[in-house]
Amino acid sequence: MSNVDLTAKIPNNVDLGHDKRLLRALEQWQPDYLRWWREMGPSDFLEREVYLRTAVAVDAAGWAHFDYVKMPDYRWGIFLADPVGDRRIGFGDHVGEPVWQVLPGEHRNALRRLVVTQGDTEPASVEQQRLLGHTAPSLYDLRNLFQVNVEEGRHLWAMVYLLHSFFGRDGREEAEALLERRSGDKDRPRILGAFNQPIENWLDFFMFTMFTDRDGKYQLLALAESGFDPLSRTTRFMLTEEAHHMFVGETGVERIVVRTAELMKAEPNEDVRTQGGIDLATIQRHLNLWFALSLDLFGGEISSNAASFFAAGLKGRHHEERYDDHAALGGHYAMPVVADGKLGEQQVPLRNAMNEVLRDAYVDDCQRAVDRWNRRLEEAGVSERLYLASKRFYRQIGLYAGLPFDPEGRLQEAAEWDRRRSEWLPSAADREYIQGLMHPVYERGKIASWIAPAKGLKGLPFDHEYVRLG
Ligand code: BYC
Repeated sequence: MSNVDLTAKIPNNVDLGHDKRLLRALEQWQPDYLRWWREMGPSDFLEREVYLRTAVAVDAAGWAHFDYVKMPDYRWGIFLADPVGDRRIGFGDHVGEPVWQVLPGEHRNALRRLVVTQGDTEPASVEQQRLLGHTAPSLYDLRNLFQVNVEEGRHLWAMVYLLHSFFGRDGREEAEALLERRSGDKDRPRILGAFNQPIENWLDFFMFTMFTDRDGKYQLLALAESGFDPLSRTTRFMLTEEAHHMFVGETGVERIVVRTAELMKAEPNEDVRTQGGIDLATIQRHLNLWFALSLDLFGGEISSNAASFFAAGLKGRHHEERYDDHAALGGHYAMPVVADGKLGEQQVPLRNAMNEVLRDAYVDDCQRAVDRWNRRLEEAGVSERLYLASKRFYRQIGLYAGLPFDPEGRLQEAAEWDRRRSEWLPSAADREYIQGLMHPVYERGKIASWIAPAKGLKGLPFDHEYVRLG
């Protein structure tokens, strides 16, 4: 097992102490990171003590330590999963060859692009969420927000470690640029679409952690298969932390749904808004928005980039070991495509459809969560159900980008689509209504009107003082 050094200025299990050049580079980046955190991280609360989890090891049992920490004092460290002995490339043209411990020169640009794209999402999400601390529905939720934020910060460290270790001067420049782009900024935006979208309220936040963080899970699973072993080990450990973020999203939406059902039953007209709740139609519209934005993060349906990443052994499928054929040279994917204004089908060589293969696995996982929310509705005696829209609805990237598909995946006239837009996506009026519900509830054990309480955390009750505000 790797040695963990927790006393170093940058906690790590990569023996930083013995690589003076790398240590110097990272120690130079550290103050820039902290400056960015103070400027773009959670607004206020920097002096507050938050009950946070910090990664301190990489073994499954006891990898994290829980305690009260002020966020700027969080110990952002560099942790890689332990190496797997005699690990071999599991897919593509190099199946069975030993994995690379150093950067293969011919794949330098592709790997840099993957690492930078992944890295860029981490600070972006912190920027998107920076104002939410002012309106959390409970102390428990406030703490979860900050937990997610500090760990996205750590994931940025993870990618910056790879950039500094393996990409020389280019890598150092990219690491600086990761702190310079800004979510939603017209002149220097973040790289991927969803990471420039505002997260204005807590319904957005829970949808984001449910759907967008879950894209992160599948991208990380695909990178964990990489033949570039340091990338594989880095992303494998990131997945350990990521699970909690998706838990926050999935259970956050579930708690809203539970509360909504309760309010529907409490009033003869089932009017939820008059009671300070969020009606199912509004929940569905937010679900539609964040699901579509997150589907875009898988890239185009037909992608030669994805084919070359796969061929080269850089980015695999999730759990590649579950597939029989690791070359993926023979198969095809039956892809719905639009030709002459009609939906048809095209047989796409499997390697060019790798983004779609990953997207399908993601959709199944999302469906599992939606089924769970629907069970809560059923238990409450509510007959309406939530659903996932078609993969073609409201897409900005790929084959269906900009085409007027409705949530059922049927092509509409553009004018009809525009007319019905506010049935399917959050309207200005929805946003205004939700904004009106966003008030901080920071008394221990109290909760906002639009969401049900949670169980608590680490065996602690819901009314625990998760953030010390006094
Ligand atoms: N927005 O060949 P294509 C996470 C560009 S989330 C804007 O189809 P490819 C997290 C693309 O760059 C996970 N542009 O795409 C979650 C290309 O541009 P060029 C993040 C986009 O390369 C919550 C062109 O369109 N991880 O961790 O196969 C909180 C054609 O692209 C988008 C990764 O991203 C878009 N959505 O796939 C915190 C993993 N999509 O070259 C964290 C690393 C595509 O023509 N990245 N484009 O100028 C990748 O694997 C791939 O870059 C992508 C794109 C899957 C993102």
